[in-house]
Amino acid sequence: MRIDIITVLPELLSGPFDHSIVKRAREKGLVEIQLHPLRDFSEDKHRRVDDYPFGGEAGMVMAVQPIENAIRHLTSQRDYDEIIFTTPDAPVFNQGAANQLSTLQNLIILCGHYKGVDQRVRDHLVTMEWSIGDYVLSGGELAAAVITDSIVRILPGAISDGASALSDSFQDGLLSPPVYTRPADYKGWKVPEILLSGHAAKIDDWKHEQSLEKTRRLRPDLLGDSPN
Ligand code: 6GU
Repeated sequence: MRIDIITVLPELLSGPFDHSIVKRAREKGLVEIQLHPLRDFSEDKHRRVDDYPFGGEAGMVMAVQPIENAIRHLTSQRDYDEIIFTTPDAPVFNQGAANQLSTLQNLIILCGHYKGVDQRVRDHLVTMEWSIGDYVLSGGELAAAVITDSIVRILPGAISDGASALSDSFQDGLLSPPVYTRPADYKGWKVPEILLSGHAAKIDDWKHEQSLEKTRRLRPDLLGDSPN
């Protein structure tokens, strides 16, 4: 898989992909992640990528020209499955979207900035838009990092324990059950007896029950119930 990220702040995205599972996935050749500074594609003599909004509101707007040049530059080299735009005014990203995107070959992620992007970019250049939650970030870079991480960690071979990604929270629509490690008794704080019992089937039942209880308590919306 290949992920090309178009951004005004490439410095912000050099760190997140250089650690842990994503770093190892890159080293194994499971994914290539390339950063493309949007300013490099500006035809403006000051390398500007934003301009004042028509209609006179506050804030600046990302202009079409640098973005179109950046996207054309990439799409002239290969076909892309999706061109994703990160912005708070979009559907909220979730595990299902990560799973689907992880099956694709080539992705572009365009990081939103300022007051937003000229709507013509969204109408004519982008194929998919995601927010990562109902709060506002300074820019789309952290959202692009979140989306990329969630996709890459589930690529086949990225996690050594093959079952591990499938038992994540949300993969079955539920939160994960609690986990414990040694010692079985830490200063009187005890690990639940059932986990020490060796009864695999009973342990699975217990984990599922814990998942359900936790989801009901913390995220009833995932069960189709309203909170409280
Ligand atoms: Cl994708 N971008 C920004 N700027 N803020 C956000 C977001 C994206 N998702 C949630 N908040």
